[in-house]
Amino acid sequence: MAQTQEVTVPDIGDFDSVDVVEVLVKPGDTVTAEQPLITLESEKAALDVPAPFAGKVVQVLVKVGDKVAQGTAIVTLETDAADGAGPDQAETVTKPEAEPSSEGGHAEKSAGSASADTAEKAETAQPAPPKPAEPGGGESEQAIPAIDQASTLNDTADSSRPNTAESGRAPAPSTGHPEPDRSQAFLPHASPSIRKFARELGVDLTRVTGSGPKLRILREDVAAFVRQQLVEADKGSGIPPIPAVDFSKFGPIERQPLSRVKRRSGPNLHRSWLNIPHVTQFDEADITELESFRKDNLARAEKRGVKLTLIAFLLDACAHALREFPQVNASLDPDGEHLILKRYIHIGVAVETPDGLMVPVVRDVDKKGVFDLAGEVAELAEQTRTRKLKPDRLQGASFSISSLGGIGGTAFTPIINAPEVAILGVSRARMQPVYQEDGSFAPRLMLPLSFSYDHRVIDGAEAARFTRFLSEMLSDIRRLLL
Ligand code: CAO
Repeated sequence: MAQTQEVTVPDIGDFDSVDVVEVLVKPGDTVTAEQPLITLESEKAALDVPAPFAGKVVQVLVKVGDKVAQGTAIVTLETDAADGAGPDQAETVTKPEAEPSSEGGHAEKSAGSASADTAEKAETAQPAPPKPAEPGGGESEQAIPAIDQASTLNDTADSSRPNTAESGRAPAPSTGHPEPDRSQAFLPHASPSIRKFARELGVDLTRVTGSGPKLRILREDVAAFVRQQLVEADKGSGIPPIPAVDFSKFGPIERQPLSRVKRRSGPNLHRSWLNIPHVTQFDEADITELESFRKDNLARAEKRGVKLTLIAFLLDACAHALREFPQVNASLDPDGEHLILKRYIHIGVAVETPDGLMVPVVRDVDKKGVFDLAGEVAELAEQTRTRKLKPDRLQGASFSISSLGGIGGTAFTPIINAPEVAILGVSRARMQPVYQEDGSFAPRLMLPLSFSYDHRVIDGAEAARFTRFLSEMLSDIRRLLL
C-alpha cells in the first residue's frame, strides 16, 4: 500500500541555516534510494541531501533560495510498503538522529541527539539497502542516510568510501558512532550536475578554482580548466610559453602565414625534440675514392637516365651499417621496456621543397644497387617538390638521412624523426690535408657526418662505433659495393 512521508534535512554539522541552491527533483519524479534531492550550500561547501529510500516525489517543500536547517522538511515521498522502504520507517527516517547506512558513499554521521535505543539499533545495522517493512507495519530501525558528503569530497573518488575503521577515525564514545569529518566541509563548491560533468571529464574539482558566488565552481570553470590542461600539454608539459612581442614597436614588419608543410611538420619536430634525449656524434669519412668512382660512373649512370650523386652511396652505406647495428634500425616500444627491431631497412631522405622539409621513404634499401637508389631518390625528390608524391611514400621509415652537402656547412645536429631512434646528417665534403702513415699530408675529400641518436636506446660507444663503421664503408668503395 502506498504511503507518504516527509524527508527532512539530516544533521548537517555546525550549520543551522544553509541555502538551498539547487532543487533536483519535481513532483511526479521517481527517485531511487540515495538519489540527490536538493543541494545545500553552506559557507564552505555544497552538500547533497539524498533520498533515504526509493519512491515518488509528491511535493517539493523548498525552493532555491530558502534557508533550511536540520529537521526542515524538504520533500514528501510516496512509497509502496511492499517495496520495503516505505512509511513503516517514517518515524525513524524523518528523525535527524537516525544513523546513516555505511554503504554507498554515505558520510559517517554524528548521531547527535540519537536516543540510546536508536543508536544501539543503528550500531548493529548492516551496510545494506533499506530493509523490507515488517508485516503489520512494525517500527523499523532503518537508518536515514546523512548528507552525501562523499560526493562533495572529490568527485573522482570512488563512491564507496572507507568505513570508519578503514579511515582510522575514532567513533564517538557516547553512541559508538563515528564522528563526522568536518574537514570534509572544506570541499569544492559545485552542484551535482557540475560534479557529474567534472567526473565525466576526469577533472579533480579540488584543482579547479570557482568563479561563482562564494567561489562556487561553475561549468565554465571546469571547461576552462580542461582547456588550460590541453594547452599546457600541447606546449610540452607546462613549458613556459615564449611571450608575444609586438615587433612593430621596433620597426616595420610583415606577417606571413607558415606553409602547410611547416605547420604540419613543426609540431612533429617539436614533439621529437622534447621527447627524445638527443646526442649527436660527429665523425668524417674519407670519400676520395668514392668520389672518383662516382665521377667514373656518371656517364654510365646517365645512359640509364640516372644522375649519380652522393646520396645513393650514403643510402647503400647506411643499409650496411643498419644491418650491423640493428638497434639503430629500431623503435622504442611505448611501454618503455622493449625495443622493436625492424627486419626491413626503409630510409627516409629529407628533401627540401618550396613549402618546407618533407621526408619521402626509400624502401628496402639493402636490396637495391646504387644506380637504382640514385634513380629512386631523384624521382622521389622530384615528386615531393612537385607535390605529386603519394602519401604512403612518406611512411614506414626505420632510419633517416638529411643531406645538406649540396648546400654547404661543416656539421649540424639533425632532429630524430620519431619514432625512429637515429638520423644521419651529412654536410659538404671538402678537400683537406690528411696526415698519412708515412708522415706526409695528402689531399683527401672528407665528408662530415653528424649522427643524432636517442640516448635511451643507443649508448655513446655504440654511436661512435656506428659512425666509424659508416665511415669505413664510405672510405672503401670495394667493401661498399660488395
Ligand atoms: N658534399 C659535396 N657535394 C655534394 C654533397 C656533399 N655531401 N652532396 C651533394 N653534393 C653535390 C652533388 O654531387 C651535386 O653536385 P653536381 O651538381 O656538381 O652534380 C650537388 O651537390 C647538388 O646535389 P643535391 O643535394 O641536389 O643532390 P643529392 O642527390 O645529393 O641530394 C636531396 C638529394 C634530395 C637530398 C637534396 O636535393 C636535398 O633536398 N637536400 C636538402 C635536404 C635538407 O633540406 N635537409 C635538411 C633537413 S633539416 O634536418
